[in-house]
Amino acid sequence: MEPKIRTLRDQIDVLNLEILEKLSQRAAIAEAIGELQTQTGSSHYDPVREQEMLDTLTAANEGPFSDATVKSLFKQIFQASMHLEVEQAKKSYLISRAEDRPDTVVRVGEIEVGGNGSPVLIAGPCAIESKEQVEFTAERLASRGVKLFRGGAYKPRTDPYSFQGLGVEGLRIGREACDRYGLKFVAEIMDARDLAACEEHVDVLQIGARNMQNFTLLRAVGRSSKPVLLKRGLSATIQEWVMAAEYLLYEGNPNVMLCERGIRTYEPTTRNTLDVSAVALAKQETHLPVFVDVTHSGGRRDLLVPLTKAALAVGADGIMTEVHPNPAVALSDQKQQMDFDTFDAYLEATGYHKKLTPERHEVYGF
Ligand SMILES: [Mn+2]
Repeated sequence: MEPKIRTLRDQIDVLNLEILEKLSQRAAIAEAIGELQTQTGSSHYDPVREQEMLDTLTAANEGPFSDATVKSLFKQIFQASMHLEVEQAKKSYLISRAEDRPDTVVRVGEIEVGGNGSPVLIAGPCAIESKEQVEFTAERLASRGVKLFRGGAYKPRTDPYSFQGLGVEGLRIGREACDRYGLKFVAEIMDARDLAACEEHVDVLQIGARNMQNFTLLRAVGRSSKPVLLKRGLSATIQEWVMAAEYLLYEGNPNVMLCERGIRTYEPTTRNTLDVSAVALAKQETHLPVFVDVTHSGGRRDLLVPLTKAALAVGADGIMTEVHPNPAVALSDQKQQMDFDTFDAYLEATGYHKKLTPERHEVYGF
């Protein structure tokens, strides 16, 4: 090689290292600024400040780079620093996986959800309709090894004239049946004012899709000591969903389980579209257990088995599904609840029959 070129290239190598050193120094300072911004709750992006820096740089520019080139080079540096600050801010979220936080294992009585445990199953009717319906279903589910019983006493319904749930009476019915058959009771809370009643009767407080961003409710439930099942809103992004979970953790409740339940898309053949990537991402980005509600995501009985398999394949810690003694006469979700025989076939087809261990319960009737 021409010796002159070699000398010039050596100079470039030295300059590269100097630029790198300066860039690293600059990044460290930007990180320190980012930390202060996070502490004070101010935004990491300040367009006015950015414009000032660009103006100073172009004023000082004597070439050979054009002003536009200098701007675009520095814009790259600004963005890289911003990215660092945002990544650092993310680490400070309580839901975040960063800093090697271990998987959260939520305990509901003796049942452990999350970690490396076997996936659990929550089953039960959409709504608590009567004592007989609940007793009958609870008995059957317990005999199949189900440990977590669901049933809504407060039903968020699209139509204000459709069945709204039995309220506190429904909570009492559910509690009694669960106690009789050794089940844990999962029920939705719709209103922060019902917290005391729900805490008295329920083992897991469910926050429904339509209330995912009801921040008053999130804060109230976050102050409860009961485990929470937080459903994803029908049109919520993954970010909005995990931020809702952050509210619960921030208020002091560490026992939070996420539940993907399908999102609204343009596809009319299913009630919602099950977002399996959201399950994998939620597992990756947070340390919380993640459930999949296969009943409401597809809204179709014929999809319950394949959607369950898909959910388990992407790492779901549990499945939630609806079972009713006679779905044809159910007061809600007639099309998607399983009857008892369908549920038995479902357990077999999904492999859940091998995961569940039925216990004998002395039953004295009611
Ligand atoms: Mn339902």
